[in-house]
Amino acid sequence: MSTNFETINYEVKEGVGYLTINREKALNALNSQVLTELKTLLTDLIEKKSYETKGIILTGAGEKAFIAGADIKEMADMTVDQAKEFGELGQSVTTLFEKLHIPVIACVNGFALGGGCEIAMSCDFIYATNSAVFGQPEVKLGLIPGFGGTQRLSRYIGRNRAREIVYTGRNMKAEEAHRVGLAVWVFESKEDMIKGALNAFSMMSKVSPLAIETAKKVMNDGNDLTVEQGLQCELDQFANIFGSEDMKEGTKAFMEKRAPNFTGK
Ligand code: DAK
Repeated sequence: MSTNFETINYEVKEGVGYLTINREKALNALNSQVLTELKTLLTDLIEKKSYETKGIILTGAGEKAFIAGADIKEMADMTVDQAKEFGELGQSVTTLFEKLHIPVIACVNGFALGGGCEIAMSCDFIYATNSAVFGQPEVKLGLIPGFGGTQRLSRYIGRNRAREIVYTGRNMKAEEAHRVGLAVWVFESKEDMIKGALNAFSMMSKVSPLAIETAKKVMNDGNDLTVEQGLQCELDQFANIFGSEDMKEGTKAFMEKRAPNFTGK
């Protein structure tokens, strides 16, 4: 499957979706068109809900940037109402990444600033190259993070560090992003990073897609709950999954000493 929009590209190869933000000349900045196209694609994937694609690799075109933020040129003349609409569009995209039934790995090459860092944080986890640069520089523009950065960054790296990053607008290089838990792994090159992501999906292709989907849901939902409420949510889903074919197959295959054949049912 290959779906081409104007500002993003989505292609499925050997069960992995490659989603690329395709505005290299503008360092893949997010304008309304990019966000609208992402919304259309993600909504469609959620509606179709197929497990044939194991997961998605999200990256930015070229070597220089993952996403250098929301498009400052488009934002400069926005009215308060237009800004609200733009913010809602951006937030709906980050929410759709979280609601997607399959995992998304943000593969960060170069700049992931502002909205770019926020999109990366709405993915399931982040891989980075040595040249990756993360930051929420909105205060330098007289703004605050608006696609979830004030909420998600604290959850990734803790509230104190997040405050320092947001208030100063300073950048974090790959090494720091890795040390504070924002990037899971740092790779020498973009090629190595994609290989790393493919390796993760290869491991995931051997487990139950329904179990991954359920774990994703519980882990995302739990972010907004107390530990007690989160445990209740985990308990409900843990019990539910006993009604699935995948659970029966996984446990049966273990006892029969063979590889399981999961279907996501
Ligand atoms: N928007 C538009 N164009 C951008 C851009 C951006 N964010 N970042 C880079 N570009 C464009 C540059 O303008 C330049 O275009 P031309 O001048 O050649 O036409 C081209 O990309 C190459 O960039 P540079 O020439 O600047 O490249 P350098 O290597 O010198 O510098 C840089 C790279 C990443 C350090 C620099 O480009 C830079 O500082 N970019 C801006 C980074 C930034 O501040 N990002 C955060 C944007 S604010 C909202 C919700 C969310 C948001 C806003 C509102 N609402 C709820 C309403 C989100 C806000 C943000 O993300």
